[in-house]
Amino acid sequence: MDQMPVVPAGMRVHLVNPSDLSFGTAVITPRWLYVLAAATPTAFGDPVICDETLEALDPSTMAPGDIVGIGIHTGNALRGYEVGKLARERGAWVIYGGIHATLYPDEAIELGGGHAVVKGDGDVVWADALYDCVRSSPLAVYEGGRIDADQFVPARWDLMPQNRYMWASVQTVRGCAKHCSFCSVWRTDGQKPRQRASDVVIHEIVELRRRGFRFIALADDNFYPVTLTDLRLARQQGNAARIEELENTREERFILMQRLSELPHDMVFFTQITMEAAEDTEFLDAMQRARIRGALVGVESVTAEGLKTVFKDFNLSGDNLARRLQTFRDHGVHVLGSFIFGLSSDRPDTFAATAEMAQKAGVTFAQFVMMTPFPGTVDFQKWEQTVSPETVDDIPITRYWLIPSHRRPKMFTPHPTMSSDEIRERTQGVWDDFYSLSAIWQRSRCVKTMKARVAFVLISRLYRQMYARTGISTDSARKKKSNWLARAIARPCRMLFQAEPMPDLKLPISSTAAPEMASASGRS
Ligand code: B12
Ligand code: SF4
Repeated sequence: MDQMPVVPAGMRVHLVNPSDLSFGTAVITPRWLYVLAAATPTAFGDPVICDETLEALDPSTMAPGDIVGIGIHTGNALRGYEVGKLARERGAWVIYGGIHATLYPDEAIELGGGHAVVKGDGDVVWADALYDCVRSSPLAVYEGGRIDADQFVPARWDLMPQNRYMWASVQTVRGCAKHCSFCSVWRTDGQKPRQRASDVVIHEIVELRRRGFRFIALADDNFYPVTLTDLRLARQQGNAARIEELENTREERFILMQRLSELPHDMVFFTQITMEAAEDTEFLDAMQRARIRGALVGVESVTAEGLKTVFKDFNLSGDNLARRLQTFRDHGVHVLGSFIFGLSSDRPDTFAATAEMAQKAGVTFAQFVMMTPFPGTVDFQKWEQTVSPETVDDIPITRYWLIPSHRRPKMFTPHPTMSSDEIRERTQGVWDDFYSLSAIWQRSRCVKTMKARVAFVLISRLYRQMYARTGISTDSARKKKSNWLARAIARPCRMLFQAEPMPDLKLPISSTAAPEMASASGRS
């Protein structure tokens, strides 16, 4: 193995999470910043972390010879490229990573001033890229690949700024076995769930609670990686190896949930899960005991045709859908329903039907997103092949993220019967109705005290305002007001989430006694 070069004194590593808008306060920690900080060898010292959703980058902090790591998804790629060019002008080494750079490494190098791109998981390969910069010979591309769960690096929460985030984020599983047409996760992160051992997850969560975080987002693609149907099918096929694998994965979920239930009782968790979990009430009850109080459920469409278009026919529609979503709530798990508008099967009455379903199914929060072809998805691939070679300011719309946001079209996939404006206006209408003060106040009955109801109203409004800025509205006055409101609500909201630090909190005793866990949970 090559000798590691000596890191020059004064050479610093910067990690930048790009954003055009900075609110001073943010909802969820961008986990990659703290994971890459932990993956940075100690010889480089502590990285300088800049999350632009809090504050814009001060370029003067970057000196010649420093190394600047920039993480981009499609939505913030353009700002990321600006940051990269600034860093390069200042003589720094520029390395990109994240989902968008993984899919478009050449773009990050050509348009973002990148010296190198890390594709896939950065946990292991980041150190190689850093040492190569010290040698002044970084490779153009590092293949981070899909590492095993036991190689995931726990985050460096000691580097997180104080009193800035409402929720911290801890990942428990990566990858998803499904294959929805609008989602890139199964293609980039793989269909085999990579599940972290409960010990490492609990260690991170305990550290966060010691620091005063009681709300934790489980940054998982799908918290329910093994369904009862998967098990049934494997048993029918008599596939012993598969049965064992599925049962172990499922058992580990229960162990994790049991351990979460042993943490301080003021802790609250939130995750993302498929609707199929509703058929598994044993799982839902374990979630309730673990205080996983909320879950984002991708409902996508309320019609069977809509579900078929997005390859999600494992979801239900109609009354069965309402019952499934209600089951979550009956078992103490609040649903953030995620709906997509603009599918080819949507018609003008789909909007009202969706709003009605959200109401009927008793979802606590909802998001209504317009169909966007994200790179790496089946939908994008089809769209890229069929769309006419339209450009905006000489930029093909198949690279829409490079078009400045005020010039960017709001919808890309032509609809057979509705115009983009009609879809946008109707979508906006559903948001406005669902988040009207009277509707929020009614939903706030799901919490008990008056203080909690007020908190519920504030959080609902914040959620709505933050989404309004993501581009549904083209009306700039409305956007301005929305940003102002989001900023005003964000601070009091954060105070509501804050807890007294518990510096002496011990790991739950059973965290060191894994084999006993299943029996302790009373499960067979
Ligand atoms: C949790 C999550 C959320 C949370 C929290 C977001 C947050 N503040 O962290 C919530 C629910 C709020 C959310 C919202 C959205 N999300 Co989201 N989210 C995720 C999810 C499930 C996990 C992200 C995570 O924290 N992972 C853990 C960290 C450690 O992994 P990582 O970020 O991938 O970083 C690793 C590597 O990528 C790499 N890396 C990353 N950055 C860098 C930088 C450098 C320099 C290097 C070397 C390496 C490197 O190394 C890291 C460690 O291995 C991902 C799916 C996924 N599997 O990535 C989707 C995902 C990122 N989200 C996605 C989308 C589309 C959205 C929304 C637009 C959804 C919507 N319709 O509104 C919004 C946009 C929010 C925003 N403006 O940022 C897409 C992005 C697709 C794309 N091409 O950009 C993803 C990939 C899911 C999908 N369906 O395809 N999201
Ligand atoms: S949308 Fe959800 S269920 Fe579908 S592939 Fe992506 S992560 Fe899996």
